[in-house]
Amino acid sequence: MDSARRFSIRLAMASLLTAGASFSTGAATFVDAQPYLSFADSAFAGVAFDDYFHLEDFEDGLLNTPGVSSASGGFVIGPSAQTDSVDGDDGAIDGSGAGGHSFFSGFPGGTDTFTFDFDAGVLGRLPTHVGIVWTDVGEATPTPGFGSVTFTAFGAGGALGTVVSGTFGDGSTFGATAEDYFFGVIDPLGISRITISMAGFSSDWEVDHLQYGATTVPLPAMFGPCLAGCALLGLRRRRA
Ligand SMILES: [Ca+2]
Ligand SMILES: [Ca+2]
Ligand SMILES: [Ca+2]
Repeated sequence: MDSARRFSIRLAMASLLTAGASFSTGAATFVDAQPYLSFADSAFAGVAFDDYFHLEDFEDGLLNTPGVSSASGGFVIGPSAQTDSVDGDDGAIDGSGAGGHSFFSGFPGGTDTFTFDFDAGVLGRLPTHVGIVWTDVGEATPTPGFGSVTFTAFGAGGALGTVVSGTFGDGSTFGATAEDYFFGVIDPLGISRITISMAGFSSDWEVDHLQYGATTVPLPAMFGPCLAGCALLGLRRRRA
């Protein structure tokens, strides 16, 4: 067996083990900082949600999708030079989110941590998938326009895990979108809360596209790595 084929088989097996462990144990899977200009970029865009799915893009000026609340401060802001919506929300993917709506920390006196809570009583069950898009930072310590982002998810048993990004931002308080990133979590046992935070860096920042759904179908986020590995294995076999 040549080394390329051995590698591809190992890749396929590793993918199976990863996906199987995630699903069978209920361990959370995190999606860390994926570039995002519209919902088509969401890690959940291809998931066949068979129970429910909600996307809060704030374009009606409210946080009002079913079964979610936020008591951590912040509010929706509308179009302005310094508004940093997801790019596509204003109808054009053009490098600017200034024509849309976002959820703003409320600087000065803003919050450095957004908390979103999910209500199983309203939704029927807790979401299995939750994501949000970080879109901007303005005033920040030690460098304006830059800072680190921490994303944490919670389930019935407590914290499911945390993702800490590297330095985010483009140094600008205006609505440019190349800096915008999606964070997400998947847990078949349900997600009761997420927090996204710039604590220690800023209370002048924005998020958008809060999205959450519940499904018994784990494709493709859970099995995507497996499919990629298996496809590679099949390709190697055909070439052999
Ligand atoms: Ca735009
Ligand atoms: Ca928006
Ligand atoms: Ca931005």
